[in-house]
Amino acid sequence: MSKSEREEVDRSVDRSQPLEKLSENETIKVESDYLRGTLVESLEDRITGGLLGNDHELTKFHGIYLQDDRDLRDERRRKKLEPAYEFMIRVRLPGGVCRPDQWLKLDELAMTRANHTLRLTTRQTFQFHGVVKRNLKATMQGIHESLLDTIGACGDGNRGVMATPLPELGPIHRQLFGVAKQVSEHLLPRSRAYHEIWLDEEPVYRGEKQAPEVPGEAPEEASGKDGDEREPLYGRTYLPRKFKIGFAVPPTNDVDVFTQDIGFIAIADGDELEGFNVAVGGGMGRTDNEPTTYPRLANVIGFCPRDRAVEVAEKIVTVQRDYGNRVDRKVARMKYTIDRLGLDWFVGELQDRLGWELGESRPYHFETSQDAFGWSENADGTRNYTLFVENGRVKDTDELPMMTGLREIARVHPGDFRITANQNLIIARIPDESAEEIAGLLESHGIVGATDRSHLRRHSMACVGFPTCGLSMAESERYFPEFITKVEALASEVGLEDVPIVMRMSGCNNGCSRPYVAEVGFSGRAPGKYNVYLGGGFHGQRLGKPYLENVGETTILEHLRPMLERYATEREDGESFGDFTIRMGYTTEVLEGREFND
Ligand code: SRM
Ligand code: SF4
Repeated sequence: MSKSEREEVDRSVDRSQPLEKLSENETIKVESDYLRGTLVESLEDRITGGLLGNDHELTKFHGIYLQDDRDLRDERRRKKLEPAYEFMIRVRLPGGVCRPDQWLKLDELAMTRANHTLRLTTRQTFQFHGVVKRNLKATMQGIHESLLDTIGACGDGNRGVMATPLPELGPIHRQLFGVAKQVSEHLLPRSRAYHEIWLDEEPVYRGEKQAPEVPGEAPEEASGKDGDEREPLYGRTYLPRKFKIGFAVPPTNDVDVFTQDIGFIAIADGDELEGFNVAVGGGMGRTDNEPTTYPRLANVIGFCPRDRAVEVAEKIVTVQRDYGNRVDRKVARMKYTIDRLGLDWFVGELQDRLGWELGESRPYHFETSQDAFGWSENADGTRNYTLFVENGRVKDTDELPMMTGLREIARVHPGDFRITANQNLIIARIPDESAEEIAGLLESHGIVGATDRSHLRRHSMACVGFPTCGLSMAESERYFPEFITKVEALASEVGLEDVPIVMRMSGCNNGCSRPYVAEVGFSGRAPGKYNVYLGGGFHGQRLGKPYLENVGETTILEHLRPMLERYATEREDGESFGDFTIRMGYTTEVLEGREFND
């Protein structure tokens, strides 16, 4: 598309939406004094266990969500008590890598300040659940002591940057991880609010309320009077919506690179990371009964050399900053910006901002989106153990004291830990001299046994859902293991002893477990009721399609049984379940997001 054609499209976009039309969140951001709001007052307030005014929106930018224990909600209401408020804290952990001393500190915080569990997320980080207000600041300071932070882990900005964590990749991983970290740092908010509120840093400048910024305008150069308070990239209104970036190394698409706002696909020559194919416009979130919303897979738009990835990420972010919808948050993600303005327009605008053109995309090939469990070896002779953490919840139970086991391991492990995008964990780079001791600890704490589960279970993933998630419509993490047990039984009845099918459950339409790219996906509609999606690609290359709506377990299993029976006898060599369901006509192939609801 030529520049003048692009300008034509550009003019057709209303970039000066009047303030009264903008979503409430835009005003909240503008009036927040760069993410401060009344958070200091909220934390001091003893009357509520929650927060004052709109502070719950601002804490997200600091990596914190206000939640309440939904198991207690009705009872508290009946007793005319306020909800049982508590907080979720999400750590910023680019690429999911942390050191054993950091693991130990986070473990200590979980045991003393949170609900005695660590939650490994689908974006390779830790979440604390059940932190009450009086423990909030101490937990944040504890995270800081471990040299980690939670800045921008949530909110309308760039979120946790994902990267294939495989230690076996050696030099490629080192280079990839370096770029992922740089991108994460580069796209952080610059406001010092986080440091002032949580770390007691002296305020640099408490600014006056500024006039609302018109979306579409370049952010102001300096907004604080002394020039220290700046958001040179984001401006006062940050992004229209959350923004996500992931780096994948073919043939492993563990980070589901096509579900990211920006997906970087590594192109390597031997041990040298040359650069990336750049994909834009992925996203899972959708809203039930709103056909204008849909999941979408990212489009590969070209190649960029490794040392220009940060620049490319920044410029893509600025296009979304300036053109994303700030009126309706339901259609504010970059995937909708691209579909509204056109991919050609988007690429042209990006290249204009870059001042150079992306190269032609290079050949690549994905085979799996899954983790390889158990022991593996690295070129330098160190070893890794990938363990299965069912739905990412690290905790102690009588049968499986995983929290204790990993603590013991962290005390003796000289390598590092890596969280995978499938909510699992890699104990990485174990030197020879520690291997026996760590293997013993894995065995004695039942972790080896817990990892040695069916393919079906190890390919499953569920989001958090009840009782902490405020948006959950149906059980997810607490129910999915039981559901998988039933599918395992069904599969073995029909002669599919150990079949790798990617099944994912989310407790609502938001799709935090990326169910819309699963071979069989579920999203919660009401307690015990789910939508079912069918036909996603085995390695995240294709969206599924709605198959059943608002149905319970019995109906779901009734539908799955004949499909599994036929899959057992009629599948072609190497045919994945998703491909099979399309070939047999159970569902049709979705070629692009806009077809999802057809
Ligand atoms: Fe998510 C909102 C949990 C990955 C799409 N997500 C939420 C909240 C914060 C609920 C809320 O807004 O009040 C959930 C907190 C639950 C809790 O109690 O912990 C929540 N999301 C999660 C996690 C913890 C699920 C998990 O089981 O691991 C994941 C944390 C990731 C991280 O470390 O940053 C998580 N969320 C995702 C993903 C997957 C991904 O990013 O790869 C998606 C789909 C991809 C995407 O963004 O399109 C996702 N979460 C959403 C959405 C829908 C966004 C949209 O475009 O419509 C929401 C709701 C929203 O933003 O309005 C949401
Ligand atoms: Fe909550 Fe829905 Fe995300 Fe599950 S998918 S964690 S229920 S927002």
